Formats: sequence, C-alpha cells, structure tokens
Amino acid sequence: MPRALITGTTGQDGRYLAQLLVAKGYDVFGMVSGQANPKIQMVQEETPELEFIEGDLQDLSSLISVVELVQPDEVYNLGAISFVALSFRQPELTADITGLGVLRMLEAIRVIGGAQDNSIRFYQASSSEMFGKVRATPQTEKTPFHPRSPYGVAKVFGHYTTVNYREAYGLHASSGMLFNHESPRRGLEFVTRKITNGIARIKLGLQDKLVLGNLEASRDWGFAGDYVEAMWRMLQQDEPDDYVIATGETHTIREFLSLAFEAAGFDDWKPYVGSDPRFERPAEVDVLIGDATKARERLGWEPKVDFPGLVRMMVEADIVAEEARDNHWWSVSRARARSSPTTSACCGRSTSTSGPAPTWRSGCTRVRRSRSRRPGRAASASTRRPRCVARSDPTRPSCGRRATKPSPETRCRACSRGGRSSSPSSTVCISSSARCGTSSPSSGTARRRPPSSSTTATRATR
Ligand code: F7E
Repeated sequence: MPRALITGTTGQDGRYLAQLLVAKGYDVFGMVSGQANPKIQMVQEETPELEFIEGDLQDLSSLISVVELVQPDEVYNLGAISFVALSFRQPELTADITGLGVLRMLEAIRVIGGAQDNSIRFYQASSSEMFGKVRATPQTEKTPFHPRSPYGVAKVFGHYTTVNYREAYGLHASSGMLFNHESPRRGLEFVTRKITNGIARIKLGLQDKLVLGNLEASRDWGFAGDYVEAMWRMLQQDEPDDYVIATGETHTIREFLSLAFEAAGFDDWKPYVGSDPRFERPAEVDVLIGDATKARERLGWEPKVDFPGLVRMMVEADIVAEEARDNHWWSVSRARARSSPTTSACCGRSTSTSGPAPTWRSGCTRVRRSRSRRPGRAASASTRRPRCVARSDPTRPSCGRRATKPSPETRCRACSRGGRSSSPSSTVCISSSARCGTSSPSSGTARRRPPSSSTTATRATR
C-alpha cells in the first residue's frame, strides 16, 4: 500500500486530498501542528482512515521525525498561512511557514530519503498569487512572477526552492501553480465562502448585509475537489515538473455575487451588499486567468465543475448547513428549557415549557433576550442561558451574572452559593436553583445583595 503524508490536512484541500488518496488505496497520514486543532475531530469523522501525526512546518526536527516515522512514498505540502489578507498583518510568520516551511520539508525529505536516489515524491502547493501584477495573460508556467503580498512572495520562495531541490538533488519534486479553488469546505474568510455563507444567513433572516472590499477583482475560480486530482496526477508522472492548474475563465466578485444571490432566489444582490475599506488590501491582484494546457496535455487533467456549478454548489451547501445549525440551536434551547422548568434564571422564576417554543413566565422582568433573531422569534426568550438582570428591579437585587447552567444542581457562579443554606438567616441560593441574592422561598428570609460594579444588567445574554 503506498503511503502519503499531507501537511495542511485540516484545510480545504487537505480534506479533499485525504479522501481521494484513501479512495485510491493509500495509507494516509495527516500532519497537524499545535496542541488542540479544533478541526481534527471533524476531519477524523469525515475520513476515519486518516491517521494524524504531530509536526510543525516551523520546526525542522519535527519534520525529520515525521518523515522518518511515516516513511512516505509521497509528500503533499499544503500547509501554509493561506489567507492573503492575513499575510499583510503577519508577514514574518507567513514567510516562515508558507516560505521556509517548504525548505524545511524538503530538507527533511533529503535527510531521511537520502541525497541520491531519493524515492520520496514531493508536491508543493504553489499559487497563482505568484503572478500577482501579471506580466502576461493568460498566465502559463512560463509567465514571470510579480507577487503582490507577503503570501505571494513566500510562495515564490517555496516554488523556487522546490525547483532547486529537483535540480540539485534530483528529487521528484513538482509544483502545482493552482489558481483559486473553492468549495463548501472553503474557510469563511475567503471571499467566495464569505459570500455564499452570508447569502444563506441573509436568506434565513440571520444577517442583514454582506460587507466586502474590492468588488472589481477578477479570479479564475475552480472546484477544489477537481484540483486535488491534479496534485495526485503530478506525482504519478515519470518526471517531476511545474503545472498551472486553472479553468481558463475569469470572473469578477460582482459576477460571483450576482450568480450566488440568484442561486439563492434573490433578484438583485445590490441592496444586500455593503463595502468597507477594511477588506481591501495594501496591494491588490487585479485579474488572474490561467492557461492549463500543459496539465491537460501531460496529466490528462481538466476541471469538471464549471463556474455556475461551483457557485450553486456552495450556495446550496451553505443554505443547508445554516438551516441545520439554526434548527439544532433551537432544539437545544428547547430541550434545555424543558429539562429545567423552574431553574434556569438567576431570579429563580420559572419558565413555561408547555408550548413548543418556551417563553418566560409572564411577569418575569429579569431576563433579557440576547438578540432578536428573526421576525416571529424575537419574543421567545429562553433560547440562551439567561442573565439575571435584577439591577433593573430595585426590590430584588441580584448579582447580575449568568447562572452557570440551568440544571437542578446548578450553583450561581457569581455568588458561589448553592445547595441548602445552613442558617435560616443566611442567603438564598438554594438547591434546585441558580439564584443569587434573592430570597429562598422556603426560608422566607430575604437578604439583599447589592449589585456589584461588574453587573451587566442590560447586556444581552450570549
Ligand atoms: O480574495 C477580494 C480580494 O481572499 C479574492 C487563497 O486561496 O487564492 C486565494 O487567495 C479576491 C481578492 O482569495 C473581500 O481583495 C473583496 O482580490 O478569496 P480571497 P485570494 O486572495 O485570491 C490563491 C490562489 C491562494 O493561493 C490563496 O491562498 O476577493 N475581496 N472583498 C475580498 N476577499 C476577502 N477575503 N474578503 C472580502 O471581504
């Protein structure tokens, strides 16, 4: 069974590639860095065959250990700071991971696989951002680079390092100059997913507007699932090489917006889109369009999903995902309210659980809704952990903080009281409720607790 090592496994491309390689019968190892990558569990559920291994592109010795342990036939270096806008804010980190990380991985391969007859094949995720302020249109493997961001500069370094290891050590090291490639798995910070997710939320009444930067930029957008196939094909060639991977079409952000809103059933996108210079970049890449003739001829690769198909796929997936998240949120809220009918508020007043959507018992003025979600739902109050807002009711002072949990055992985190009060004259937070500063119904003794300065009586609950 061939063995593959992927860096950047929990990113969009890593996830598609891992599934592709597993389907092709590989043993697949995904390198992850850091202590608690929150995406690991989700990726593991998605591809149970994938084995995670710790390593860091900033740490050569860890890469040597990983390559030694995995003994891969193929290494796919997808790990990077990949968000161009972030690279302007963290240029050194970007140079270190996105640029030097390539050098470190190639060194690890050279050290473990040997400087001669090294059998480990290497794929470097190069990028159309290397072309930046383009010198020719469309861009091919021969188009000179002119990067416009620290990210682009780092990718140029990684690209030429790959070429150099190929030439200097005879490594089977290939570089895929991938133009923008998107999918429902794309991070929300990238413009396509920001748009499709925003549209889904607007459609569901969860968001009013989508705020973007430069709408005139034009990109050659393909489907990430198609592009990982090209990566694999590069490493199956007898000779390593560099390839442009692109659709050969370019579209502006405006065009993307128009198609995406249309796919969600809106006639006009303009009322829903605002602009903010915060989302503009110090130096922009205006237009990219790739010529993938070489990949088509040598790799037999071509994209399967076209631009309208990609936009539709992303919009539909986001609508389904946002609907599911919203429904889940509501059912959890209802379940919580049902499971603790009398205990979920600091003030100790009960919630009504009889109806399908719980509401606070009438007369209770002590709980505020966090925010109005959508028409018709705003009045349903018990959907989030409530906050005691007794400061607004001078007769019933309270700590004003959130109860820890609406369960019978709950203590008020703020006043730390809970359980039965030992002294009849003492307070108040009795078992089965999360109260603070209000009188126990059983003792009949009210003790007033002045609201602390940190009380956020009017702040919405979260
Ligand atoms: O921006 C404009 C923005 O962040 C696309 C990465 O995968 O592809 C990607 O880089 C365009 C730019 O991707 C917003 O100014 C307008 O012109 O989705 P993006 P990118 O910078 O093209 C290449 C090939 C890579 O290698 C990268 O790793 O959209 N834009 N308004 C905006 N972009 C963002 N993110 N957010 C906006 O609100």
